[in-house]
Amino acid sequence: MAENGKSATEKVPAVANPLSEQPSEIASNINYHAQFSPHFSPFKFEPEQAFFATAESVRDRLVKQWNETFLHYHKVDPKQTYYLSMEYLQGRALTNAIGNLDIQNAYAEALNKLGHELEEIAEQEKDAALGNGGLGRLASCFLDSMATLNLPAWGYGLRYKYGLFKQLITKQGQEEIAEDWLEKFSPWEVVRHDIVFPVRFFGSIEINPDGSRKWVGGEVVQALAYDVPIPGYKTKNTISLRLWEAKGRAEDFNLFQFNDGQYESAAQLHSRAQQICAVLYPGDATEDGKLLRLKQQFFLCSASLQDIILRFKERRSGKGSWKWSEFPSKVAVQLNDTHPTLAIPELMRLLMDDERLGWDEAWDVTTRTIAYTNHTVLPEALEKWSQPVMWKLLPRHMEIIEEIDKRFLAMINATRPDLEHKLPTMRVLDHNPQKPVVRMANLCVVSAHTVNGVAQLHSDILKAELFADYVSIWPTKFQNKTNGITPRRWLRFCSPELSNIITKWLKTDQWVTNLDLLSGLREFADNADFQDEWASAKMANKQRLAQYILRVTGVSIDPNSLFDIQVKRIHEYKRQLLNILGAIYRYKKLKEMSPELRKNTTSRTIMIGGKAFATYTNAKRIVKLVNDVGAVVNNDPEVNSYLKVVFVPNYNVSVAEMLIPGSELSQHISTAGMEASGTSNMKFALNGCLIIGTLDGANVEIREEIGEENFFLFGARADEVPQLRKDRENGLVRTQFIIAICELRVVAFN
Ligand code: 4GP
Repeated sequence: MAENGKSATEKVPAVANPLSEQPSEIASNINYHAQFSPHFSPFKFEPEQAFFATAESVRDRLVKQWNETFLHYHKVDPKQTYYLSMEYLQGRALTNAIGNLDIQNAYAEALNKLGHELEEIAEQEKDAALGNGGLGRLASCFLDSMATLNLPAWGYGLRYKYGLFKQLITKQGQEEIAEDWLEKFSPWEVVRHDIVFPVRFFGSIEINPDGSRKWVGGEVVQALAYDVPIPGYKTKNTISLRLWEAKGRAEDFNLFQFNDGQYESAAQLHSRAQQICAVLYPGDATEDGKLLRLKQQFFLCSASLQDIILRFKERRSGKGSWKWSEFPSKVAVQLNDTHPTLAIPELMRLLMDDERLGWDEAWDVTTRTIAYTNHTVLPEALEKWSQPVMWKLLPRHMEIIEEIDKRFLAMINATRPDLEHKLPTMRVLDHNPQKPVVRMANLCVVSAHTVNGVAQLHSDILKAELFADYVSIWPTKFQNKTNGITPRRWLRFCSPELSNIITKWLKTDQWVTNLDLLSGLREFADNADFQDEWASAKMANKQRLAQYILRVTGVSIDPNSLFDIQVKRIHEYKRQLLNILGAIYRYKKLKEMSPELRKNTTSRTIMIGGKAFATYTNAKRIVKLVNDVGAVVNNDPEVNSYLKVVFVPNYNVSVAEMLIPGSELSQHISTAGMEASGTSNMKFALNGCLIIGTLDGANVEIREEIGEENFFLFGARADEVPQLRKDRENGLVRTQFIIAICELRVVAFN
């Protein structure tokens, strides 16, 4: 019998066919895992254990497709895309996996047989939050879409022990605590003990008798692969997200010192290795912090490229003789922002030093293989690495980067004397004697065969401003690829009610892979039955959201009020401050109104959520301000049935899956020209939510798609902003000042 709560079957369950879609056989498999995958004390079958057992039974069925996919591509040898990203915001995987495999109902029934509800079990899963924001979630959406589109693609990343912090809200504002997503292991990952590559740091360069070079000495850590299966929607294609973990080598553990009682120094190299994947974005205010971040970036690039090259050789060898010049027709490496830029000199090094290609051939292969996506024009996000730090950590790569810079210089001098005066900003190396740096974005632009922005406006800005000087040299290199989102996670699975209505009225569920079909709903827009069904789905989602808000904040919100939501990272340019100023203004107006007049207003619940980077003081002040304004407004009995202000704590992927389906109005009000694309705007629009937004990022294109009547246009255009900034510098308002004033006011209200 179970020690407490629900019981697993008493008799030993038979191992059922792991691929069966019969609820009774699925239930047997879940039961089997509960008893024979020994992660917990035996005979416990509480929701948590049930989640792990369920996830393992799902993984069993994924593995078959996954292996077949791998073998298929190994045989066919297509051109394969590799996405290199320091961030993946995967969120939860269970609902997504059984949804993509199209076996939700069978699993729900199986769990019922075992005394559990699928929804409750799914909520046991911790979010895999190996990312910070938009760029990381985009990477995860791409993986789902590439799998669904039957593309041969893989993601590469790092297996951080602690991903993005958990946000606690206290009287002092945001507090960060480490989020141990691996505390009870991840049922989705498979460790590949046979996939291990050495990655070197520091050391020196030896010159071989033939003049070729060799990087030697220093520290070597091992990169061990953990694979996560990524199933496509209703397809067998199951691709991989390969996450690297850093490990010390056995020979680097000093047994002699350990036996001598010098425990720390004995394990020094091992603990240094462990630091590499300890946390996402370790603080980089100190020199050590900077070095660690650079180590992380190089670790990802080196391990991934060694793996890619090995796979290329294995696949090509199966086809007889092969040449390096074929590499770019078999391998595409996409750099998700500048974080994996070191893939460029690392690929050059591997080709020249290990594979013995000459510079020209290695450069040709590298440039035809690597492509770069830019995700921001914010100067602070355009990475620059100190040259002395780079020389210390990666001496051979610095030699290569110097050579790239030298050849770029020579090319400009020889072919474009008109650009010579621009060289100080165009070069890869900035030799400023106070602070010599490597400019990673410039290295990407000079080396990649394509450079893309993530929305039309952003790509235009890249061409007109940030990378303008390069455009005349390589006019076709610069492209636009407007971001996208997976309709599976962001509509089909997060709002099953609305999805069923859409399928019913369109008489097909093909829209799940072809969103253009949604325009077929237009003809029902005035149909009263359709409207009623739509409204009741929205209401169900609002009620679910209201219960969630009550649970996590203690604030009771009215599902009949207008749900007005802004969720994204907290950043000054995203202007959560403006939103909260609007809330304060609304509060003030309500206070001034007579009770009769108030009754004519639309009740509104303003929800704001997002994490502030731990060291970003102004963003943290904004978080505090929103909470403080909420404390005042929500406790004012005179107006709190007309207005509530809620800060939604610990915003992450699964919280977004709760918020977005319940939204009616959402705010995308960044200063025009600053938001590269935005992707939550797409998720809200997909869930039938109206948008208030600036002409920024992908808002511009969304407005064209959904129609101007569904988009409340707001604020200055990107081309008007520079003048406004000048005006501000000439003595008008400053953000800091506004926050300070608001804080004073809130203190006064309290
Ligand atoms: C984000 C951009 O801020 C956002 O506009 C865009 O939608 C997203 O990338 C995906 O392209 N940038 C980052 C970052 O997350 O870290 O620079």
